[in-house]
Amino acid sequence: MTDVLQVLSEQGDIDNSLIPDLTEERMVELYRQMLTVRQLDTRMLNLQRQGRIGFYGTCKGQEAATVGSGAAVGPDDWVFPALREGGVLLLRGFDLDKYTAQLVGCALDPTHGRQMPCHFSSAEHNYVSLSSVIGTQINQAMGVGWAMKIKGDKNVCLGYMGDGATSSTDFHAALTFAAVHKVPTVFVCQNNQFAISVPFSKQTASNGIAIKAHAYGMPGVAVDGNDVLAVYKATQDAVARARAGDGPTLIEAITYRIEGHSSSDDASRYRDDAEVEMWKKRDPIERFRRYLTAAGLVDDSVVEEIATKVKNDVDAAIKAAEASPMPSVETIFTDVYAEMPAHLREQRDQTLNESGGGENEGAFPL
Ligand SMILES: Cc1ncc(C[n+]2csc(CCOP(=O)(O)OP(=O)(O)O)c2C)c(N)n1
Repeated sequence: MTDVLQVLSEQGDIDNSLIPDLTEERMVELYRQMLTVRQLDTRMLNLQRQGRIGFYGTCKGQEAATVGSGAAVGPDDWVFPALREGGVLLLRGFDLDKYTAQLVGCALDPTHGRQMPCHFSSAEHNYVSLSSVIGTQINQAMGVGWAMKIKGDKNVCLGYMGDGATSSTDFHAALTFAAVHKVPTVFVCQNNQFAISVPFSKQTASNGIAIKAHAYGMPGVAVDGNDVLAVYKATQDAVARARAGDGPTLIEAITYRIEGHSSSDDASRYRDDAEVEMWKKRDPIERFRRYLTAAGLVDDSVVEEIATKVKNDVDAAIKAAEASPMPSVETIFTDVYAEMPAHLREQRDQTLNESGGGENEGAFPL
């Protein structure tokens, strides 16, 4: 394996020669964001077990890889998530109430309950819908990056994938085109060691993912994915290269998926508890907290204040989503055509007549 970039040791000690360009306030903000993702995961998995949402996939253990990379792009750049980057949408200013509403599928949900839970999207935030079809978004991130280059934009694309997605043909096509055409796309692979039940050792015989970049003709950077400052630094450097016209980079954030693949998975059937326990000790949030505390950026009372605020914010967002009515029947017919064709207009009118109008509280039971 190539060298692995680390800025914070597992104990939270910093390598000052590698410290990224981040203000102290922004560092504390990143900590709050990581904690928000963790709190959402905890609450939402419980809600799924209680039958209050249908499905959920956590990011637990991967908060540094997600938040650290997502924080390194600007509001005009575009993000193509894989499966676990909902936190990046929050970083981009997406409302927490809308986030929980998407999971509940109520009227507050901008996608009107028409998408599977966790499949967030927001054109307003340059954040393309999560694609459950593994690998598709790698090509989309390359293609949009290529379009930006042709148009002469100074924006970049951030394209995420899991380790499993690197075995898809899309990975090969996207990296080939991106390097040949010097496309301003930064590819971030969250290597969480599993593609559902397939361990990384069965995914590839390669010595890591980052090394594959060299064959395509772009830099490959392996980074400690549980070190938010290292992930931020690697992404910031790659974004600067892309913006300067120097082409794509492949970043491999080495991390671990602490929970099952999704709420439908029982990971104890294919991996050892001891391995999970070992990775829990490398918790990215705790590591960053140790650093922030040692650097004097927070103390115990500030840490507690942040945790309480995050908990209250998530509680309030869940309450708001659960208090919202279900989407109106009419939304079944909207957002597909700029001008609704006659046959759909007819079906809509018939449906609205039968349902007694657009307001639909209770028509779809919670
Ligand atoms: C094209 C395609 N093949 C197979 C699947 C089934 N599938 C869903 S998730 C998944 C594993 C994804 O693993 P990885 O890319 O490592 O992401 P992670 O879940 O670990 O974040 C697979 C194979 C799919 N959704 N799409």
